[in-house]
Amino acid sequence: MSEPQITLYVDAQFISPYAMSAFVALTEKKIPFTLHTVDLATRENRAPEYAGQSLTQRIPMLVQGDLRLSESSAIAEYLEECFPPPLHAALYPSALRQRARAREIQAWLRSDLLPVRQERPTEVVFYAESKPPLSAQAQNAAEKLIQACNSLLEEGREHLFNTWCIADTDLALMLNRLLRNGDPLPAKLAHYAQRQWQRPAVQQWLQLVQQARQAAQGNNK
Ligand SMILES: N[C@@H](CCC(=O)N[C@@H](CS)C(=O)NCC(=O)O)C(=O)O
Repeated sequence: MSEPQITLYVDAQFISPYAMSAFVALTEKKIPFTLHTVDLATRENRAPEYAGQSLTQRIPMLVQGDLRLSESSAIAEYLEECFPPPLHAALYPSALRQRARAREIQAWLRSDLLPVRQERPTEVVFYAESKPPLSAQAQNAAEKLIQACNSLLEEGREHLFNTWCIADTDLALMLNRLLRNGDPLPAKLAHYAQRQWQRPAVQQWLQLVQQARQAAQGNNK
């Protein structure tokens, strides 16, 4: 029996790192899906139509039949089980311990490093906005990120593990918060983040960012 159609709800500005992660996961799996936007600026996510469907009242949300699933890492894990490799591309490493590590990295990036996330918002990554120097607190968090990445990533390695996994996209997003603002990063981490950004699924998201920006600028004229 074929699975019901999938819809992914993302932010209308296309600047949510979590929406991007879910979009990349679906795109990598090559599963057809419909994209719906929710305007967070007008709090459309709190309006009854969306809020009534979403447990968290946040984006991203994946809809498949009567399933409504929020939380980007839960979405990736669900997709991996629903559309498993080798028929579909893998989102996680096949080796148990590497898979655990990938999930650890995803959870860490979503729960820690808040000062970096606040002082280097994704407008820096997606809109090339430039922000003032990091506070001491954010500097500390950036150092912690760099230390972790230095131990995770071997010199010249393109991915965290043997092949790409969804944690690579999440980690590259976090590193790009610093890189795109001109904050210092060791060369191997800068190369890693730049290479990850070339991935076709990420490039597809960047095109959506551009289209949304152009549409918004057109509306402001
Ligand atoms: N841990 C969640 C975070 C989702 C999240 O923070 N979404 C934000 C956009 S980046 C949102 O919907 N904010 C609207 C709100 O909280 O009202 C995930 O990984 O999906």
